[in-house]
Amino acid sequence: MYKNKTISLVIPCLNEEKGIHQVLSRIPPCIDTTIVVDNGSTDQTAAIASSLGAQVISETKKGYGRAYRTGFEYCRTDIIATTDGDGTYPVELIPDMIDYLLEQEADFVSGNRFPLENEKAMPSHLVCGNKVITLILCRTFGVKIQDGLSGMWIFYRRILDQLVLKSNRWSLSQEIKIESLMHGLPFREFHIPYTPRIGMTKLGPISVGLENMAYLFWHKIQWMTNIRESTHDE
Ligand SMILES: Nc1nc2c(ncn2[C@@H]2O[C@H](COP(=O)(O)OP(=O)(O)OP(=O)(O)O)[C@@H](O)[C@H]2O)c(=O)[nH]1
Ligand SMILES: [Mg+2]
Repeated sequence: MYKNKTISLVIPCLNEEKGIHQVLSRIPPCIDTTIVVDNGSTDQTAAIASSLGAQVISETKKGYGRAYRTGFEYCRTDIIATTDGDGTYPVELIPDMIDYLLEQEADFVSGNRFPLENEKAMPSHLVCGNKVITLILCRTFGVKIQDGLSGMWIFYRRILDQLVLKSNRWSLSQEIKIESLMHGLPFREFHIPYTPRIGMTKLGPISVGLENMAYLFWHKIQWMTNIRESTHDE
């Protein structure tokens, strides 16, 4: 609990045995429940998370977005915080981000990694890719945001009733921000440090970049034609 608000932390994990130990040991005491959503990791991720007191949810459907959507269903707190299991995001700053949420009377605060404090955390081609996708997001939806793909967020659980979240994949990160912004919810960004990941990357940057761009156009068509609710999971 922090400032009278209960808080869940949701962490999607796929083979993060090296990182999850460090992430869970850095969690601030204000977190009431930590939920690790695992998609069949073949390493010790689930066992380590469970031994460190996290509630481990096994999700059989694959994907970052699917993991988050399932994790959110288990949250019963006032506020939901998110982070990755690879040690890149500053979990110890969750109380500062909540202070900012309260101060700004915002519903959603998204971590903004740019400008990077540690250039080793993200190679320049990925910085460039992130910026291009964020620029397209802003132009397509007419919104202002500096880090469209950040994975550290703080938001009130109650807003989930308004957001249409359908993505099972990487695009969930954009989807949750776009949905919040397009619903006119008070949305702020908060500058955060981003540090090099623990453990090997599994990401194919070109395929993920293309997937994120394709999602933006598809989602825009859905907003324009008002078919968001009726379409199937993406
Ligand atoms: N449950 C689940 N978690 C996933 C899946 N894919 C990725 N993750 C987790 O989502 C978080 C973000 O994924 P990362 O692989 O770190 O993606 P990234 O930060 O864009 O790329 P890196 O530069 O490699 O760190 C990590 O905690 C992953 O373990 C998945 O299919 N299922
Ligand atoms: Mg990462």
